[in-house]
Amino acid sequence: MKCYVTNNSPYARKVRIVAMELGLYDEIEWKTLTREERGDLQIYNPLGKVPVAILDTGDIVCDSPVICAYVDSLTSSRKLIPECGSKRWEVLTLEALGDGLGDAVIVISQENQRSNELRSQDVVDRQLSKIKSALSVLDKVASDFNDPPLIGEIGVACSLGYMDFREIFPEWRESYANMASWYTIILKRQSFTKTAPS
Ligand SMILES: N[C@@H](CCC(=O)N[C@@H](CS)C(=O)NCC(=O)O)C(=O)O
Repeated sequence: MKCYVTNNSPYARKVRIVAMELGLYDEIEWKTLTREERGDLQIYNPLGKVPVAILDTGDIVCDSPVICAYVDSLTSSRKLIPECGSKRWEVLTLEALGDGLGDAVIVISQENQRSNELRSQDVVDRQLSKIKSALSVLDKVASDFNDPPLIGEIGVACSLGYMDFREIFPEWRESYANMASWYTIILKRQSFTKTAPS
């Protein structure tokens, strides 16, 4: 399997962490693209987004939740996505919330890169309010997070990593203390230290 990623994408990081946590990292051929090269991906993913995986069969798998589910299906020694029951939906919903947090961060980051005349404070405020609303829900359940983490916790932490990397809402730890303590601990995992955005 080949997987196209960029260095700092939170979604690509999620796939890399999943592969590391499952001990499959070295079985995957990682192709790190620059921002400019990402456009070439449209031959595999019409949306031109990373991550994209090309399976050994030649089949194409796009979108980080789908790629993570595929990687998780390759081993039964440890599962990051429960195979059935309410726990499965709980974990996948947490992953979706984490990815949504990442989407909001990306919109703000793109808005911040626009010139002052084109930048919309309204767009930034709306996305920031989504981030705060997600963090406030997460802060109430952080003490119940799975340890070792499952895909939900991994997704949330990757988006927080991208939020810090882009210096968006840098003071978040002051308002969400449970999340801040949990995040400090998950960041110590080798899969996180080895994939930190730079
Ligand atoms: N839902 C997708 C989101 C992927 C995504 O937005 N990737 C960004 C990088 S962080 C990208 O490639 N953006 C390029 C573009 O939008 O043209 C996933 O989870 O994989």
